[in-house]
Amino acid sequence: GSASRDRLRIAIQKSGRLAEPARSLLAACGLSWRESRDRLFCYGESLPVDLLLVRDDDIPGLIADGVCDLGIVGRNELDEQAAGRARIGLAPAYRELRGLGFGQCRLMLAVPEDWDWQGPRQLQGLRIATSYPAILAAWLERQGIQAQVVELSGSVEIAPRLGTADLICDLVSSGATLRANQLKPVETLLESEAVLAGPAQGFDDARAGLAQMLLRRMDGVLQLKD
Ligand code: PRT
Ligand code: ZN
Repeated sequence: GSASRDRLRIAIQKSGRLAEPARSLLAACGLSWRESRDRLFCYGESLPVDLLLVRDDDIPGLIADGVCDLGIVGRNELDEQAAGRARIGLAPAYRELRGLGFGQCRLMLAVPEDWDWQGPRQLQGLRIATSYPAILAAWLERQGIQAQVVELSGSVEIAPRLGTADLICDLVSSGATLRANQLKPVETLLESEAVLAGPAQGFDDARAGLAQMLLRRMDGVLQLKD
């Protein structure tokens, strides 16, 4: 749980695909900040809403631990860590509040181009390289398939050529990376985009009103974008 606070703290990606669009969205909601020397913490000026600039992987945990109140993160990352928590018996600690309409991509299975894809049954006994082991394991379980999940933190797409896996499960947006590695997408496990995440339980202090106001403004901004 988190101690009572009268300022709202939002975690966003420091650098990377979601960093700029997340900041723009919050700025469009009327927030402005005074930047600190180390550029990790931005003090809210127009409203008592501060930013913490972090790696995207850290955002779900920061919300779970109550260090941050809200976060902007890919649904892929949020769901992976939620599935990971569930596997070790932890209660859900955060939830998705809004889809934000940027950072769209799909978590997909991709196989060597020359495979004749006939459906998930074909995966029985194979090795699948991924950075999303918990989502993949849960999907395989639902399909009733036993396959070996090979966890890799990066360069997943070269695993089939290296012989460390038979196929991969990775994020795809344009598909260019798959094509460059002679792979083709065959199955979608998750439709992802950037989301606003918050704690499973709401706030019981001044943060409740701040979060409500921010959500209302965000809904206005997102509607304008459609
Ligand atoms: O440093 P930090 O840990 O914060 O950043 P990161 O390197 O882990 O994340 P980053 O910035 O690469 O991605 C942040 C989020 O952007 C992801 O969690 C997704 O929610 C979202 N996103 C959207 C993507 C993509 N599109 C995407 N295409 N994340 C990764 N990719 C990869 C993809 O896996 C492929 O390898 O980009 C490559 C190019 O994709 P193609 O299909 O266009 O070739
Ligand atoms: Zn990351």
